[in-house]
Amino acid sequence: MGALEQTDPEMVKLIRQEQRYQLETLRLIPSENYTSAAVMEAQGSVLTNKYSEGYPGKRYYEGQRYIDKLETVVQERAKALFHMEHANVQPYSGSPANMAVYYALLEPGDTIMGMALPHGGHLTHGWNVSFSARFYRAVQYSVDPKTHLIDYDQLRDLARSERPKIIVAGATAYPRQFDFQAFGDIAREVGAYFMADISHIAGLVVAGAHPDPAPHADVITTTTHKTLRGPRGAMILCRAELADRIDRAVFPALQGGPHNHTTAAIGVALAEAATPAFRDYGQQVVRNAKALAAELLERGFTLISGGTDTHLILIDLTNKGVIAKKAARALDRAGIVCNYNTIPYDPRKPFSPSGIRIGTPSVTSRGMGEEEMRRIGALFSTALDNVEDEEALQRIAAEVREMAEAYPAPGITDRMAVGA
Ligand code: DSN
Repeated sequence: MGALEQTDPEMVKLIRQEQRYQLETLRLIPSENYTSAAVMEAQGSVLTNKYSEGYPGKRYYEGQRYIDKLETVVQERAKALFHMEHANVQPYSGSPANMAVYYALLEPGDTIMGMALPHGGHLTHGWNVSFSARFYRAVQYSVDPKTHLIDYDQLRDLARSERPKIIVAGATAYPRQFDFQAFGDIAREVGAYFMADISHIAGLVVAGAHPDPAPHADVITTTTHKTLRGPRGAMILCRAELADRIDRAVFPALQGGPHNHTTAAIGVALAEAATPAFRDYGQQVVRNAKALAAELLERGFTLISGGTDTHLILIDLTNKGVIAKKAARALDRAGIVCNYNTIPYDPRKPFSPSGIRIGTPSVTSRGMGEEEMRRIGALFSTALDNVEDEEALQRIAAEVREMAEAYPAPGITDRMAVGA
């Protein structure tokens, strides 16, 4: 931090404050993680200085001798890890990646079918405030009101009646596994493309802790910074015959120069994800989520779908008599970071919904196991019993700090001394 300290002390102070916050809290936001020091080194490298519009071997700038090699290496790693024929590693993030797929495969006004946002889907899967419902005709499937599981019979009926051109599987708040084979079969039956947006579960797929969409999907999109534990970015993987259309949609249709520093950092994360240690990590993420869910159930919490078989737990707080937004804020003061979230068929509004969403990717990256999850469940529950009691919340925060100190966060303690 020497140069930064000299140039911009104000920024140093804020970064260090955030660093301390990430170290001293239990981060349960299921879409966040701790990336490694190696990933951050690549991200903070001279590659940020380059413009490289185009693709390896076909650029609009000279000086690409190393960048071409680098991007090719990352493409190859992505293809091998996700078992797909083609990889585009340039999308800036998940929403632009999904936009590029629609741009490549659909015409404006064509029908997209995705999971409704309040049922666990993503904005870009056709939710009404997103471009995906403005430029395309969006049809939304939902989960069963009792089981909270995707009803594949309803999905098939909807696909038969609406004839979408693309069917999207993927979610931000669905705690159960996707039946990618069922999605693929339904898509083929109605002549639709099948896109699996595995942003949340990419690391689990790589680790064999979630079924692989590759045998069934035409296209896979994923962000790289969630369970995959890379830098913030995204990738599109597809069958070879769609490669040209996907590539032309990313560049030149929607993006300019790729962020080469991010591409390199994605490459590092992919190399890390190909190791046996990462396989153990992904499996442990799920074991931890199950242990945390079991503890919460014992403590009287209502879990959407009754539990989890992924990294994520969605809690309906209605029976606890606490407003989820207020609960999330109290938990933050107690050092437990999570987010309030809509639940399926939520009677409340999205800005103050009934649910809390938590997950285990970050705490598992710190090396915590099932025993620690049970302790976190107890702390979580005590905090929610004391949302108005600032002293109780501070006592929990102190216990959380002590617990966090025993489990160093990857990428932080390795790389920068905590100052402030
Ligand atoms: N915003 C992400 C999440 O938190 O799930 C999805 O893009």
